[in-house]
Formats: sequence, structure tokens, C-alpha cells
Amino acid sequence: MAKTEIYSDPVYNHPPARLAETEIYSDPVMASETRPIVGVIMGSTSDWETMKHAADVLERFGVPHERRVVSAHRTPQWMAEYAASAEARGLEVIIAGAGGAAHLPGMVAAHTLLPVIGVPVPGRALNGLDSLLSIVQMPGGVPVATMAIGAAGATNAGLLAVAILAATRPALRDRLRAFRQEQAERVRQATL
Ligand code: RP5
Repeated sequence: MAKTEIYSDPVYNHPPARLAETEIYSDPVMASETRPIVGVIMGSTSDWETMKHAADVLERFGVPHERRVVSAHRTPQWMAEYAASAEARGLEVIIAGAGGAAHLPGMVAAHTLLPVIGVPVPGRALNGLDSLLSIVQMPGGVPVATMAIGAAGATNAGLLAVAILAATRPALRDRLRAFRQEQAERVRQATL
């Protein structure tokens, strides 16, 4: 994949080009990864409109990931199994989005040692403030890295996952550095 293909447009201003699964796994930067290393989960299919922004970032950086609906309330047993088995299955970070009584990120964090990034999804009644307060107010001892409400939060969840993974993957770190530089350059070049 050419560098220009990866960085040609800002993550949040244009719909990024989606990589086919085969392209993700043949990406030279992530070539040694043979299975998903990030889990992008959400409480409902209705959360996808927001959570796709996290998946878009992971695709852009060529990070192998899986996307699943895992509900803390509707499938509590499956949620516990998913979280408890995540590390053994090779996941290194979990991004969890939920709206309303948003218990998914915290309950997943309670069942795994992996870093969990929470995304408050804007709901129909309270615009996501309810989700934000639910996700962010974890008791000391079980952290969830809570992002902003909505699309910006989902984008940043993807970028934070990349930053965590990049701590031990120099090539991915280079890619993240280039992304930041190009983002800064776009701001410098902006005309009104
Ligand atoms: C939460 O309930 C989900 O994360 C979703 O944001 C919200 C509403 O779900 P649906 O009724 O749209 O399935 O658990």
C-alpha cells in the first residue's frame, strides 16, 4: 500500500478507503499479525453509525481487528465470555461503545486485563450525556479510557488503540507520526 493511499485524507473529513481483509493482512507494516489484535464491540447494531469511525481508523492504519455486537444487558453471559477469552485469542486492546445505560465498557473491563477504551454513543433521549457519565465514572481499580461522545470519540478510540499498539511496533509508530504531521500540515495550509 502506497503511503499516499494511507494518508491522503483526514480521518474525520472524508470517508476513508476501506481495505479488504486480505489487504489488511498483507500490509507490510502489520505483516506479522495473523489475527485480530483489536476488538471493536458495541451494545447494538444501532451503535455502528458511531463506532464505524473507530473501525475506519484501524483500517486506515492497517490494524487487524474484529467487529462484534456484544450486549452487557441482552447477552450478559456472552459478554463475559468474550471479555474473559479476549487476551487468549490474541486481542491486545478492546474498544467498546455503548449508549444509554452504557455498562458494556465497564463490565468488559471487569472481565479482562486488556486496556478497554470506552466510547459514549449518543442515544435518542439524552444525546449521549447519559452514556458518557455511565462509562466515565468507573470505581478506582477497574479503568476504562473514556473518549468523547459520538464520532470524535470513536475516531479517537481508534487512534488511542493505534498509539497503544505502536508502543511495541516501531513501523506502526512511524505511521502514526506521519498521520499527525500530515494532520498538522492540513491545519497550517487551511484557507477560509
Ligand atoms: C445500548 O442500548 C446500546 O449500546 C445502544 O446504544 C442502546 C440502544 O440499543 P437499541 O435499542 O438501539 O438496540 O445497550
